[in-house]
Amino acid sequence: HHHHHHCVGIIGAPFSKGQRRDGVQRGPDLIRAAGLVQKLKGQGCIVKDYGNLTFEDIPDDEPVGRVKMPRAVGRANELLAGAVHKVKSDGNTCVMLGGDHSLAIGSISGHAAWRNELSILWVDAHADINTPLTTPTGNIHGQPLSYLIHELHSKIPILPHFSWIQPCIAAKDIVYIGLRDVDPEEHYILQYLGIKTFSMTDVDRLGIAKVMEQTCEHMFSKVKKPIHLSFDIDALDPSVSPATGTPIAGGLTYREGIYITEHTCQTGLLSAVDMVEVNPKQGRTEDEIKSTVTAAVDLLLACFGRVREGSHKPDYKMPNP
Ligand code: 5AB
Ligand code: MN
Ligand code: MN
Ligand code: MN
Repeated sequence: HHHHHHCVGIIGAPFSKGQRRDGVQRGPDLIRAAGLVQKLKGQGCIVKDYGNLTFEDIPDDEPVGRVKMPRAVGRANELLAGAVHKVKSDGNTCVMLGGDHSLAIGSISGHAAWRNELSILWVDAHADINTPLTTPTGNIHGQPLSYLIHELHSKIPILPHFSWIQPCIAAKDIVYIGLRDVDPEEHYILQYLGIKTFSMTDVDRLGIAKVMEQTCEHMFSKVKKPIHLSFDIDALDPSVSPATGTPIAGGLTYREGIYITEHTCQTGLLSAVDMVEVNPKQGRTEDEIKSTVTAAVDLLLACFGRVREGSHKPDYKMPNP
């Protein structure tokens, strides 16, 4: 059965407590204001906007060990997981607009509750796989994968409001693209679990086309699982997307980012997308904010069928004079 249109369900998650910089909670509204819904409809998608989640305020959210604001992050992600599960049950590809990357905990959990075998494509400058005990900063946006990977379960201490989380992904089902700022402890974990990574060095050596070819080879080596694309806007070079909390030089070009999302779309297996870490308060000028938001929108359009060679409706008729 071939689908000629994409059904897209959008959830806004205006949440910032997985890190310490204010502003990232404005991501969902900025991405919508740049015309995401209209543009998706214009390219033939059927779009339902589920609106923004409302997160409860949790007072006295004291650190537990190194981990900052665990209660707020745990609760927000529990709510998000339910929302993602609903969007999937309604038959949509889920788009989660962040917010910071701690939201991947809820987004992937909700997705995995719908189908328990997923491939995770993590596009990021960072590996986001610190455990609560290895984290150098305590910020949960640098830890989401550690809570979700079966193989790390025994390394995760008990945290308040985290007890609902079930490890739901296998290390072999993760592929990273764009890495260039990996903590030593994270580097150990990646190697110890044998996770497939394409650092910026690999992108330089192979070119993005081969990277995507090998990414798909790895993801489809056994069964074809639904793909969860978790796209941190800081994967792109700061010259393209400067308005983000942890910009790192030497990132993916706009074209490489678009190639990744076009190619992921063409697999026909894209099932959920996170677009996270857009933070307007980190932009120094209106242009920096605009460039970052535009990149996020364009990446999402490429996830849902936009191709650079152009396209036309199958029933198009040329006008006759
Ligand atoms: B992002 C760092 N590894 O754990 C940590 O932006 C940075 O979601 C994490 O990728 C960056 O705090 C988190 C130093
Ligand atoms: Mn169809
Ligand atoms: Mn990052
Ligand atoms: Mn990230």
